[in-house]
Amino acid sequence: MQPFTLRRQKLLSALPDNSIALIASGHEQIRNRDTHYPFRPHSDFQYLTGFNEPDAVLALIKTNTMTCHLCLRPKDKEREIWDGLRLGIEAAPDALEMDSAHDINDLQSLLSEWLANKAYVFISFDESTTWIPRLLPIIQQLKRRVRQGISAPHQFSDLDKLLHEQRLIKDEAAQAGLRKAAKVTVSGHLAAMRTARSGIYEYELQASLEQTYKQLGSTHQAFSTIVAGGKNACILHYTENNQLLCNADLVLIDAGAEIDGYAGDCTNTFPISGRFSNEQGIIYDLVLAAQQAALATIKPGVNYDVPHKAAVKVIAQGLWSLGLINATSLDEIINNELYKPFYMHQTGHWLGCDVHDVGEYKINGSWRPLVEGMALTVEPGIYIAPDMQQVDVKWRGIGIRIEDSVLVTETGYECLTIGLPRTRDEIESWMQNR
Ligand SMILES: [Mn+2]
Repeated sequence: MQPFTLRRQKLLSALPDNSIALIASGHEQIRNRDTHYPFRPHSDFQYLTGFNEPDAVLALIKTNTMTCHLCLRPKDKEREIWDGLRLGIEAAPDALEMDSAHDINDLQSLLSEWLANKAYVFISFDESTTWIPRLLPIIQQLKRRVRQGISAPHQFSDLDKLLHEQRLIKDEAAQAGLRKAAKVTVSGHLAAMRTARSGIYEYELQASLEQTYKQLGSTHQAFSTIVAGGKNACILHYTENNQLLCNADLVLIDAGAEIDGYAGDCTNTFPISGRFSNEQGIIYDLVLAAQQAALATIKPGVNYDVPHKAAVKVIAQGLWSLGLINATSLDEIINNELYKPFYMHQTGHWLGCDVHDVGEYKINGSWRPLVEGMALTVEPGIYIAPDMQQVDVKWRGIGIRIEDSVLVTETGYECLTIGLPRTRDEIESWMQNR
């Protein structure tokens, strides 16, 4: 049985009786005139079907039985010659383990049939502007047939609430997908490290990295690759990647391959010359110590914010000791967030089909405890803006982030993004021996 089938069964079990859930793959989006962006289905749809075509809708129906139905594009000789092969309606039930498959052009009449005598309709509220105008007239028509003994749904519910909790805990297939994506991601980082030298452009490192992704079977980047040389690293989501790299610079690369619908996410900061300057090395060691402190806290039962607090403490203490923050006590730095000009983001996020994956971070106002099977990133950084007047000029323009992706295990965590040189010594000798 496919993992997607197991996931649909699990979701169906969580739905109340007499309900229907609708999940769309999405449409192709025009980039300009008549060319499209590469199509990538909505993560919820991909997670539940493993099917990659646009213009498809999955319907999960729960009455006294639980059934799965897919509406998709029919075979079309002419369009397939131009745009590529389609799975087609006939092949879909077997290929995707569905109870039935239908022409997407018949969706409207199918919905009239499926919504009859259901009580609850589950859709993503993020998609409600598409779904509600489509579903309300059908529901209104069903209400007019009450004397024929037909009842209409009386409640819309947000499917995200159920489905995203399910996606947050990674099943075996998801764990395998994340491991694979992480492995390819690391290979891309190593290729970029191999390419790095003074006098080339940031986009050349991006090309090495993304070439490796493609060679290893990744169809998309999980997000836009960041290659930030020197002070560009102080821009957190820098993606212009068009500046020259020089020997005095560090380069920060934050990138992830997407494989089988799972995202890699890893950040690496290293010196173009292969040797850290004194100041670069000091800040690097501090970020790495913060990351290690954060990682050391990760295990089931620990609240989500604990790794962040551990990282903040190390960074605050370090910047204070170096004289980069003026304060009378560590508590003052932490309580008044005096570290924020240097470290302004969180230490991580959920990771899965989406790089910033779904799932609540707080429950009833409190940071939720980690649970075995969750995947998250651990990515502290220090960014000393080039115009930061209050610090000595020798520190300015240094931006460093170190990021790994981890899976929460029964007793602690498994690092997914293994295989990169991480300590200062490891990086320097790797760069020398490459
Ligand atoms: Mn990240």
